[in-house]
Amino acid sequence: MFTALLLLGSACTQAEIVILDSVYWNGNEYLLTSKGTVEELQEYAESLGGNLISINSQAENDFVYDTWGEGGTSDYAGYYNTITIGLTDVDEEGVFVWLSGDPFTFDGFAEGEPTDGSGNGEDYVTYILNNENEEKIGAWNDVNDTYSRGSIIEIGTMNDVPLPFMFTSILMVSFFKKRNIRQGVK
Ligand SMILES: [Ca+2]
Ligand SMILES: [Ca+2]
Ligand SMILES: [Ca+2]
Repeated sequence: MFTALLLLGSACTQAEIVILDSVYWNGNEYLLTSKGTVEELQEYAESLGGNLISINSQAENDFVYDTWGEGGTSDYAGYYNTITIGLTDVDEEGVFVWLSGDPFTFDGFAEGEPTDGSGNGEDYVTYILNNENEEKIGAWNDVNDTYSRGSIIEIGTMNDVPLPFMFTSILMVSFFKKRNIRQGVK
């Protein structure tokens, strides 16, 4: 009886996140989830070996809308108006970082955003799938973490980082490899 009450207690305080939908795009897996706080969603994402989605390009941003926006390809198209993505400026106001550690190379904020709630503190970011103002659809908005929201989790390492960035990384890796070979370092 006591155990049952304890279990019930923990079930009430922590939302159980479930996967609603799974889609592959550009080598990575994307999962649409039930609602939770940012902390709950990211913890769940990490337990699956992923992170809350990091949107690294216009193409990846479009993929989200084409899949889960109104009229999208998924059975869950139009299911949510907004979903949590893995971007935050909780550590330093105005400096946005991806929870995945990806470089912040693509900025998808709606016009006039981020606002930081006019100074009241908005440190997490949602993707707008549906809005009365059509210009905001497919764009991002900084929000506080008061409400539980659905999210997209991204699993995989194909980050769709812009080519010049990728090219520089490859050049640097091969430079250091060559240097190490010359110096006899393994
Ligand atoms: Ca990504
Ligand atoms: Ca902020
Ligand atoms: Ca805002």
